[in-house]
Parts: sequence; structure tokens; C-alpha cells
Amino acid sequence: MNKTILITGATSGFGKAITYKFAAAGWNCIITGRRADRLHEITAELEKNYSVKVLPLVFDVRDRKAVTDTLTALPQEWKAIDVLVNNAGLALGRDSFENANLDDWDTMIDTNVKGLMYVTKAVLPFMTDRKTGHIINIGSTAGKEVYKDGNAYCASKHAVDAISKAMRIDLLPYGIKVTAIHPGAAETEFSIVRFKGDDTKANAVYDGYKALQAEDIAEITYYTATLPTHVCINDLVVTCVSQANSFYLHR
Ligand code: NDP
Ligand code: 8X3
Repeated sequence: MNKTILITGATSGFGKAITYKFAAAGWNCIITGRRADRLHEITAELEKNYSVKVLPLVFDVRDRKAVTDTLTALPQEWKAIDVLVNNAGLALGRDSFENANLDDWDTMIDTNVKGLMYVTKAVLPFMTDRKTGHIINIGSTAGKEVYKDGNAYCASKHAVDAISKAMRIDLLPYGIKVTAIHPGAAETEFSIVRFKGDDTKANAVYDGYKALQAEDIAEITYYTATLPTHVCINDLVVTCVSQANSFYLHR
């Protein structure tokens, strides 16, 4: 029987690449995001190319009611979720503390922290009932070190780091694995979103070196999800070869 994975933020970047990787390996995929058109395109393409079922779910992870209602009402055949990838997230702006925009802060905290918690809380009963499951949280090197003008984004990713540790402890009795993957700079739509559509600023982030690609994170996610039942990668920091940490990048 095919296994089932739920990926949040599957319309772009890491989430999309993770979806294609698992679908190609025969996993049924529940894919989520706000952009319904992209979710439906991906669904059609996957169902055409692979022998898998795909369930697209359109919701904003910040909307607690939508998250809870949608996931609680999953059709029975979709409830046996083997892997949840909490990937939906973003940075907005890169401004010093005194200049940063409060709406940007709210959006980052609400999406990266509260959204991740809402989705997990809604999916968990399906895992605790079966006493099996794997939660993979996409953190960041920004969750390990704080860099200048990173304030709320770094705080949100430090929270993902802490929440992953907390989940790992609390979920021990259920045999649920919790993995946090912390990527460094990766070339996705991340910087276009962060710099609010300013391509020049976004492209400059990746100038002069080969950043991580979405497919790299998909490979790593697949590897962590397909280890023997008794093995769990707890915490994984990954950067491209040109990056040592948040501060040192060789261009
Ligand atoms: P992308 O912008 O390419 O993808 C982000 C995804 O998150 C999209 O599918 C988007 O879907 C979804 N998303 C954002 N906000 C919401 C929301 N409120 N509700 C539902 N879905 C949402 O960026 P990445 O693939 O790079 O980012 C994925 C994750 O990886 C994020 O958590 C990011 O912080 C993290 N990360 C990124 C790094 C990088 O350098 N790229 C490095 C380290 C971590 P939609 O817009 O359709 O809702
Ligand atoms: C994304 C990587 O360095 O922009 O989480 O924070 S960074």
C-alpha cells in the first residue's frame, strides 16, 4: 500500500520539490498552500505521471479555523498520514529592529510559528491513534544563529527549533519521529517574497556562488523519511559548500 505524506507550502520551492520527490517514489500526497491554481496544476501533473493519489487543500496556515476544520474533515482514506512536512513559511523584509514593519513581524510569527503548530495539532491525532508517524519541520540556519536585520524571522525559526525539541520529547510515548531540517541560503521564491517582488535585491542574495536548490532539500527530506523505523535524524543543518553559517558565505 502506498504511504501518505502531507506537505504544507507545496506550491513552490522546497515544498513543491519534496512533493515531486515523494510522488515519484510512489507516495500519495496531500498538498497545501494558498495558491489554488498552482495546487491544481501540480495535482494534474503528478496524477498524469505517477501512480499516486493527490489531494490538494487550499488554506492559509495562519487561519486556525480553516486549518482545523479542513484537516479534521479529511476523508477516512487520507487520515493515515505517515509523514507531515511543516514547510510553509516565509521571511518578510530585512530591516533593523527599529525600522521593521509590525505587519511583517505578525505575518512571520503567525505563519512560521503558529501556523506550524496549528497544522501539527490537527494532524497529530491521526498519528497518536496509530502510534506511528514522522513530523519534519523546516527550520533554518536562522534558527541556529541570529544575524543583523533578521530579528523576527530569526526568532520565528528559533521557535521552530524549540518546538521541534519539545515535540520530540512529548511524542516519545507514541513512537512519532520528529526531525528538524535547517537549510542555509537556498534559491527558491524565498527572497522574492522577502523583498516583496524586488528581483534585483532577491537575485543579489544568490550572486557569485551556487546556493542550495529546492531539490537538495527534497533529497534530504526523503532520506530522513525512509530510514529504518527505529532510526530518527533529530536535527540537521545543511548549507551549500560556499556557506559555513549565517555569517560566512564565500562568493
Ligand atoms: P517559497 O517562497 O518558494 O515557498 C514558500 C511556500 O510556503 C509556498 O508554497 C507558499 O505557498 C507557502 N506559504 C507561505 N505562507 C503561507 C501561508 N500563510 N499559508 C499557507 N502556505 C503558505 O520558499 P522556500 O521553499 O524557500 O521556503 C519553504 C520553507 O523553507 C520556509 O519555511 C522558509 O522559511 C524555509 N527556509 C528557506 C530557506 C531559503 O533560503 N530558501 C532557507 C531555510 C529555510 P502559497 O504562497 O501558495 O500559500
Ligand atoms: C533562510 C536562510 O539566511 O535568509 O532561512 O535566513 S536566511
